[in-house]
Parts: sequence; C-alpha cells; structure tokens
Amino acid sequence: MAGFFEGINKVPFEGPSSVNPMAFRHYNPDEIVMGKRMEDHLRFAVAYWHSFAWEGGDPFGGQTFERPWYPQDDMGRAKMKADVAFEMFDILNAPFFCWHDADIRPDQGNFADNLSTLDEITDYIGEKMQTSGTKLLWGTANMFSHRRWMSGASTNPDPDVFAFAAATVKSCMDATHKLGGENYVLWGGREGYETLLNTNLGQELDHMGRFLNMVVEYKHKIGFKGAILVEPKPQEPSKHQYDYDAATCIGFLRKYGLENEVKLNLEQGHAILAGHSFEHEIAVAVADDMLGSIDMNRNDYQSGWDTDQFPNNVPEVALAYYHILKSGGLKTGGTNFDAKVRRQSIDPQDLIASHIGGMDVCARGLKAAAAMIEDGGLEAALDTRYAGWQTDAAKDILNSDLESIANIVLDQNINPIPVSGRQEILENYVNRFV
Ligand code: XUL
Ligand code: CO
Repeated sequence: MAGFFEGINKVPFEGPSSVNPMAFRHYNPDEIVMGKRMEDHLRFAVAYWHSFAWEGGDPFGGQTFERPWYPQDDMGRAKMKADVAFEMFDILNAPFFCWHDADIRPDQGNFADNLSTLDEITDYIGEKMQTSGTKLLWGTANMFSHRRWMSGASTNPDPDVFAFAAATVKSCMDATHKLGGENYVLWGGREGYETLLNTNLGQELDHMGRFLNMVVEYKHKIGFKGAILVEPKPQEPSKHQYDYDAATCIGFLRKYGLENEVKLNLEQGHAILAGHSFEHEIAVAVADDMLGSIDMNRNDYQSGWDTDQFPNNVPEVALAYYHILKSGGLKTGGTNFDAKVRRQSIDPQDLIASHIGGMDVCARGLKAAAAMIEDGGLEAALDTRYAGWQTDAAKDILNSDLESIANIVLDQNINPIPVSGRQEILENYVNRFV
C-alpha cells in the first residue's frame, strides 16, 4: 500500500546542527568509525511487531491506532502491511528487520493453515526483499500470545503443546532460512511459571534444554548458517522466566551442552527488569564469548514494566557500545529496536520520528564509545588497576595452593595496602565523551 507515509521523504543526514525533526543529526551510514562504516557497526533493525502488528492497547484499553491493514486476520491485509513495512524501511534506509510469525501472517487457528499463510507471506516478503536494501536480521516464533501457550511452549505440561511448539519453530526456522536471515531468536515469554504449586521446575528445564538441542540439530540439518540466539528476561509475562538473565542463560546452555551452539540476544529493558545495567549483561556475555545481538529499547525507570521505548539516553547507550566495540563489535547480530511508539502517538510520522531518534541516539553512543576506546583512558585505568598481576610472583599464586600461599604470606610478611578504585574520576572521564 504505497502512500501510507504520504508526504514523508527518505530521511536525510543533515548533521548535528540540523533542526529538521525528520532528518538524522548523528546517524550517517557511511561515516567511518574505528575503520568501519557506521551502518556496518550498528546494523539497525526495525521490529515488525511493534511498528505494524501492535494496535496500541494497554491493560486498561484497546486499540488506539487506525491502520488500513486492520483487522489483521486476512492475507490481503497482511500483504498491505508488508507493503507499508517496506515503505518505512526505505524511508529510514533500515538495513534490517525482524519478525515473529504472528506479525507477518494472519492467524487462522490451526497449524496447517498458519503454515500455508506463513509460506505465502514469506514468498511475498522475499520478492519485496529482492528490490529493497533491507535484509532479515532474525526471525522468531510467537509462542506467547495465543491461549494455547498460556502454560508454556516447550515447558508446557501437555506434550501436545511441546509438539505444536516444535512444529512452529521448525516452520519459523524454515522461513528465516528462506529469507536469508542472519540469526534465529528464541525468547521464552511463557517458559517459566506463575506458581511453583503447579510446576515441576526441574522437568520443565529438561524439556526446554531438549527442545533447544532439537533447534540446533535442525539448524545443522537445513544448513542454516546464522546464529541461534536466546533472549534473557526475568519476568513478564510469566511471574518467573527460566531465561532470567545472561548469567542464568549461560549456565542453562552449559548444562544442556549448548554453549558452543547458542548465543544471547540481550535487551536493554530486560537487563533493567533483572536488576542489572545493560553494560553488565553485555559484559557477562562478552566474558564467555556469548554476545550475539542486542534489542536496544529502554523501560520507563519509574513504572517497573517492560515499556519497550526507543532509547534516548546517550550515556547508557555509549557504555553498551563501549563493551560491544571492545569485544570486536556485532557480528551476525545487530541493533534491533524492539520498541514501540506510545499509544497516543497515532500518526504515521510518529513511527518514522521514533526510529530517527533511536538511530541518532545509538549513533551518538557509538561515536562516544569509539572515542573512549581511541583515547584509551578506561583501558589504561584497568591496566594500572590490575598491574600487580603482571609479575611472575603474582602469576605463581594462581598455580599454587592455599597452604603454600599461606606460607608465602607469613615468610614475606605480605600486608596489602588499599588502593583507591577511582570510580568518580572514571565517571568524570566518561562524562567528557558523552
Ligand atoms: C519481549 C521481547 C520479544 C522478543 C522476541 O519482551 O523482547 O519481543 O524480542 O520475541
Ligand atoms: Co526483545
């Protein structure tokens, strides 16, 4: 449906002094940052669900948006939605997009019908991708909205639901592979529990581990070269979700022998819900070479909900990209805006402006992160702080045992002198760049 964004042109880069609300002031795709194009560092993706499938409801009220592709229960309107999506990708010059099966096809109730509509719509999207510059960052299965998933997907007490989930994920992996997706994501919104009174936690975790092994086996069977990613989140919609945070996921992957096959898709808002900073989650993943991709959307710090807002805090974003750049940057992953406009932002222009803002904030954060790395101040401070470990005597400690170390402490009268952690000095340093 060409014309939904009537009057909105391709978003130009106009530089920091621009006052045009429909222009980029920092995101300049071709600008070189640390030897690489900005677009290739950030690898932005538009999330199909929030921009095109979500209708503006909240727990107290229904749809606020009026879109010509509602109600979303018909293949003709699913194609119209795809036309509008690609119109928006073009306006933004977005390199990637992401979807759940339920966002792109109408839901027609049974598996066979959903399979054939998924096939038809992914053929249609595939044709559009031939002439568009926008590629698929990842596909995923929505196994949380329909009532069949209310007690979980792979962790459901009912084996029929496990089977339905396996069939659904197979179909979504096939569709992702067909569209050249660079990753496949699993987020387990209902993989958890509401109460332990009715939950066999150990059995459910074993089923989830087996399920993920089947996903990996199938990836190799079909020759899918992308990464399999799981997305941590501590709760919401379930009271407790098994994929709680990065550390929990890494432990889970190790337990089920998947640590070399599966990486993490980390989301800023989920980190906050888990009581962590985003850079904490990234640093945990990087320490184990588990960073796959990021969802760059924030929560409202007062509400305590997963509000999926576009990022607007440059210092936070800068620290996230600092850890990403230090780890060598995003590889198959990207920066997905798992973010939605507020339900009062009902105009087509709001959809574009929100992405412009998010992309600009990330670009500023990336440039600040690169400047900190090039300056080297944080790295130098770390080197100084850990310099003691460079001596042979210190390295010997790690190869020794408690008894021998105790003797050395006595013989040499080792008496540590506390050293400042210099946190405020380092915070002031970061403030120079953001
Ligand atoms: C939900 C969430 C999902 C995943 C994909 O909080 O983040 O949109 O990113 O299922
Ligand atoms: Co997400």
